[in-house]
Amino acid sequence: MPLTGIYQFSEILNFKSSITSVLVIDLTLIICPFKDGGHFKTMKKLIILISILFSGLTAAISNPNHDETSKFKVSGNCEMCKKRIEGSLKGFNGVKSAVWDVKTKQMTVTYDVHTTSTEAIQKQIASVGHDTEKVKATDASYKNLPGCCQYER
Ligand SMILES: [Cu+2]
Repeated sequence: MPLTGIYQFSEILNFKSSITSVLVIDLTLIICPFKDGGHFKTMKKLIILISILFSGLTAAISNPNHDETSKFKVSGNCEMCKKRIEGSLKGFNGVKSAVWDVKTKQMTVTYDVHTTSTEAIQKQIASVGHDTEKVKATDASYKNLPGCCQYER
């Protein structure tokens, strides 16, 4: 999943910047006692300030999302079902990724908890005819499915 990849990458970035911040602060602490003068003290403060700002910034970049990954069962039979189930969440507000496993019937959804919920997501999936753990599809939408997709209820 590309999104978790980006998240992990930014986490690594953040971790690295924390290390550089600490290193820069340590370096200035070592240099400053030898170089007496206000000029260096100001620079030291500036460098510390910049490194704090920098680590804060990367923290903000790495943690702007409130993404959560939820797994639940969704009834279905085949690749067509997979397309329909995953397709129902394409462009659905707050959903970052949606993958349904044909064999295990397991749905894995990553979504923004501030924008949507697993209930809303399951309602959406049920609206195209597929029962989920929490939400049952209407009989009408179930009967609308092609014959091969009418899973056992
Ligand atoms: Cu199907």
